[in-house]
Amino acid sequence: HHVQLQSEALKEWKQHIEPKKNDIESIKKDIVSHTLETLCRNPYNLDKMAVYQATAHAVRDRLLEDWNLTQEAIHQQNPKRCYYLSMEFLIGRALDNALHCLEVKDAYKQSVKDLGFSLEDLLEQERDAALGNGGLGRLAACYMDAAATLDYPTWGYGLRYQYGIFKQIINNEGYQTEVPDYWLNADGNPWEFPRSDIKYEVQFYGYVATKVNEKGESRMSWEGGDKVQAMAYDVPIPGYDTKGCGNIRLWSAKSLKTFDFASFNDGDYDRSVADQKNAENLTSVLYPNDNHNVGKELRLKQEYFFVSASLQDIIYRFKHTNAAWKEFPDKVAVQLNDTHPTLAIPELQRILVDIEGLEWDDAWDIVTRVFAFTNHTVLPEALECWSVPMMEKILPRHMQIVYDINLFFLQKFEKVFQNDRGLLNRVSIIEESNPQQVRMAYLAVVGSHTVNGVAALHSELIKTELFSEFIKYYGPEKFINITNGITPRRWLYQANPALRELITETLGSKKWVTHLDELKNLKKYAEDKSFQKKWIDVKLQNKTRLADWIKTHLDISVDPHALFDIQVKRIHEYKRQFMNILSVIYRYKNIQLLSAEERKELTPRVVIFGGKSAPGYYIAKMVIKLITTVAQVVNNDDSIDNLLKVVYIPDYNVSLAEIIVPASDISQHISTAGTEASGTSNMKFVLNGGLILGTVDGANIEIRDEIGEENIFMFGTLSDKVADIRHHQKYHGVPMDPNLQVVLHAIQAGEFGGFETASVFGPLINTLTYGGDYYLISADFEQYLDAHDKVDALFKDKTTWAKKSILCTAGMGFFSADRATREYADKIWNLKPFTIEKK
Ligand code: Z57
Repeated sequence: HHVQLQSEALKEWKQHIEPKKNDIESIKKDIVSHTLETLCRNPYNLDKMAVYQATAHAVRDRLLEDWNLTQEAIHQQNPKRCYYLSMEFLIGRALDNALHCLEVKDAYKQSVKDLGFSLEDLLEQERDAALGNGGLGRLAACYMDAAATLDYPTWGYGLRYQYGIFKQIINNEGYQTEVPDYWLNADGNPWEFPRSDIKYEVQFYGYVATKVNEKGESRMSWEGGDKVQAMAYDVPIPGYDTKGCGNIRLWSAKSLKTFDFASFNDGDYDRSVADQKNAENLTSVLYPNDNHNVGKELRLKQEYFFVSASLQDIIYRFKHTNAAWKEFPDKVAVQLNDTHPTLAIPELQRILVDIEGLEWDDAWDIVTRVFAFTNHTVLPEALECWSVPMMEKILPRHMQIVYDINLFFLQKFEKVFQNDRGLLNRVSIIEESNPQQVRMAYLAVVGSHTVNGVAALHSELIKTELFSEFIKYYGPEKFINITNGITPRRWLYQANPALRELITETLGSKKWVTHLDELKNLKKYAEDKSFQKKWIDVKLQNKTRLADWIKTHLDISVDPHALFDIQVKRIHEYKRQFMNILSVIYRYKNIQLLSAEERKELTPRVVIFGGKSAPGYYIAKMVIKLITTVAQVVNNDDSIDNLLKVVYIPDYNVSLAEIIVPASDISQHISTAGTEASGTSNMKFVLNGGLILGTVDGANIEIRDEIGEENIFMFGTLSDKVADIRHHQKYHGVPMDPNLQVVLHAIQAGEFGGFETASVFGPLINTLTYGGDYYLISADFEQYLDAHDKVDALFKDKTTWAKKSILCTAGMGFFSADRATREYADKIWNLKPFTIEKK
């Protein structure tokens, strides 16, 4: 339905495109006109929110020039494109990021100042786009940044949740409570573009019938049921140092029935409105679980809604080029970010066979050359399994197709491994439980050409444990590693201006921002006294910035000269925040025992925690309660000479991370070995010159290899020992570490919050004893305390510490999202950058 303009009219349009100017006078003019016209406000009724909005509009106008250029270039060059399907994009704020990418921040700062406002104040007005839980969603955002910066023709597809991850409040009793994150509030979101012309219908329920097509062949047809409409919203993703601009297309559910007059005439007004609301519910809320699968029906519907709309859009674009179906895999790559979008596999098969009339095998060949799958966890409780009866009800045709995919797969498998029913059962996509379950990870493996893990160790564990039986059939080549990466734009350039300036000045150029390996040239300054002094000063500035935040928001005074020890991430048993707080209690009790003379030798510490628990995760919530209770006691104990402070930063999110990450001396990444697939905050902290206290797990291992083992504190049981220890403890009990025993007694004796509170911690303490200490807290405790002692000792030696800190940053080139995205493009997508003007 798009109108084809005649060349004369087209010329008119092009002639009237006026490039935006970035001098201060032009910027001010734009901010003023957006205030008056876009917002209908005047200089007499302004507030910071209005001026933020006007500024955001002025910046987005500039971004859109690049967005339009990019779309035009891709359309004309018609390269192979890649689509990154993710149920989560944890983007954070957009304005500061766009100002940096467009390299107009200074001009805007001055413009806004002339107009009577402070840019830093305005940046604080923006709500985070928090459409993700943690690492997986933030990774997707970092990869979109890298793809835009590298000019890859890559789009993200996701859902436009009206409620992002909940806002965490720590109540007066020290418990987490949740408040909905209605981020699309009345002020409107200047960073999205509603595309009312891009809508698709998505079907649910119904039944399967047989039909004869035009060629006289018999085909299955999915009939009846409900239909919901998907409408597109585009979020521009600025690239750095390019005129290219990326895009994330988010789907929002709309009811197809505008109004049910029948019910209205019956006086059933509320029901007719309810139907509409029901459809819109689909994209109303992000499921708040990280690394945990709950199996809710609405979640399955979200997943299918997402996949169906995205594939319709991808296919519409493909058909526009008039290419034949067999060329689809040469024109389209689809990356599945975890199993959440795996229904795309049976959905494309259904479209090709039922609707397009292809033969099964031809269709399956196309499907398996298009999709690739990233696995992000080996934790059993996180693996998606959908009950067959539920899937049959909501997606009857897909259920049949999954059965067929499984049948053909098992038939081929059996040819290779005959007479092994046990083996066939173990690799079956259908688990023979009651009710039966669809194992989504297996479906993703079978329907993809490549499967990747997210760090070297994790990718090994995938091959030896999670998918070991599949290797026997496919061989090992299908399973590869692509170690995660982070964008240096947000996580250094933007979040750490002091360090950005020092690095740029020292290296003599900004090349490192897009070629992070350049940081290795800092190594030669690691022992340079004057450079060390500047380096230490930058860290102190960042610690002071965080200390000020803590004073303002939590009214806790912390000394920026103390050792800042930080653990911020989702609260999960496998991440062992529990072990951390237990060691804090140990430290506290130790200080109490020391004489004034002995205390002079101690390194004052500020232990900082942050992170959300899933709302229904009872043990994780108890860990938060323990941390906040310990904080209360420690921070109000005047007898310990401020040698220890404990801070719980509520509502940890991307914007807070930008303040917290640059401020660490030590950050903790202490998962039980083999449980954290990669971790990405570890990379952010080290990039900003923070040392790590970590286990031999996930990307910690590769960070050690890159920066040198003398620059990282590592401890704990190795992953290949974990299973044996667990097995042993299950039958022989847990050998309790003596220091840990003392700590547990102190809790049980009511030293933290009195006896009543102590009883609350009973179930938490029981996780260390009954049926074994699954996460090996006791087994690792001694080594953990030893590692802390080494940290304390080294922190006194400022010169050595500074040297190590410099070598940390200098060694982080490998962990750029640019490197990771290039690896995806080269090893999986077979994707080349398109051509666009450089800045
Ligand atoms: C999530 O945030 C991750 C894995 C999951 O399966 C789900 Br669901 C959510 C995380 C891993 O726990 C991290 O170790 C990893 O760094 C991150 O995904 C990105 O790969």
